[in-house]
Amino acid sequence: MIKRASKQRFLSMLFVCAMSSTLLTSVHADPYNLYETFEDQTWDYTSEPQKNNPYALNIINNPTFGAYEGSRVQRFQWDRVWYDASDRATKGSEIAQPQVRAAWNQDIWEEFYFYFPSSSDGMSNDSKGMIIKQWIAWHPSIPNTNKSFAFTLQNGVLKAQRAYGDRVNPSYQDYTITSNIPKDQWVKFKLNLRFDRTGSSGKIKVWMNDSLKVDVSGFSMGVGSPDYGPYTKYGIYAHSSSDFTKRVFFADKIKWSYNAF
Ligand SMILES: [Ca+2]
Repeated sequence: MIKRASKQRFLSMLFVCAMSSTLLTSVHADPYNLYETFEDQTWDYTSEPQKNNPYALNIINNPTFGAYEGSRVQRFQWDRVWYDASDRATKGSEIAQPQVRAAWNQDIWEEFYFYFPSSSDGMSNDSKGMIIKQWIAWHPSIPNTNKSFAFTLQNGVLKAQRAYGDRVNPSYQDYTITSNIPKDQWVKFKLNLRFDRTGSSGKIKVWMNDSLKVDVSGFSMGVGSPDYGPYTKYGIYAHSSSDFTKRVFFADKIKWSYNAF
């Protein structure tokens, strides 16, 4: 009887181990809702390449300037030749995570590394504004929903943009992160955000290379439905085209969590 009981215990332990391993492979390791280094050569969520552009989104190996971590990084490319002001799909080359949404009224922590080449076919200063990262609560049931938060870049000036009020035509407020974005080096960004559509507990904290650049709170932030919180996106959204024929930048090691890290 004892032997049989321990055999059953052993089998149930095996079952638990198998279940744990299944969970670990299907869900990002706790406590992260996103943890992507691109080393497995895949983006696990949604890709939104610029329409018609075969070079829009690529995970590349061994860039000449080196990955931030490991050897692989995400490359975003946008080409002016495909731009059509009337077609949203021609304005961006982005990766997104609509499958995992941030809760309203809860602090979130996010970190990512961007590399901006200084060249004219990279991210040389551009008089046309562009978005390079955002949180948006868009959902098929609430089309036309605008972004809730963005990183905007124009003439080398990087700003954190808060959106609030009407989900289709929000109000905006910008906070400067830097007036001269570092080029030709990996730049670390860390964010502590809190989306609050209707109350006043919204928050934006942005660190660049471990230096606190924006620290504001006590407002509403985010537009959309109470049923669908915002999700994160990274990449180029050249809403007003560009001074240049091509725009390229890179990302590595991106993650977000409800837990401070
Ligand atoms: Ca990597």
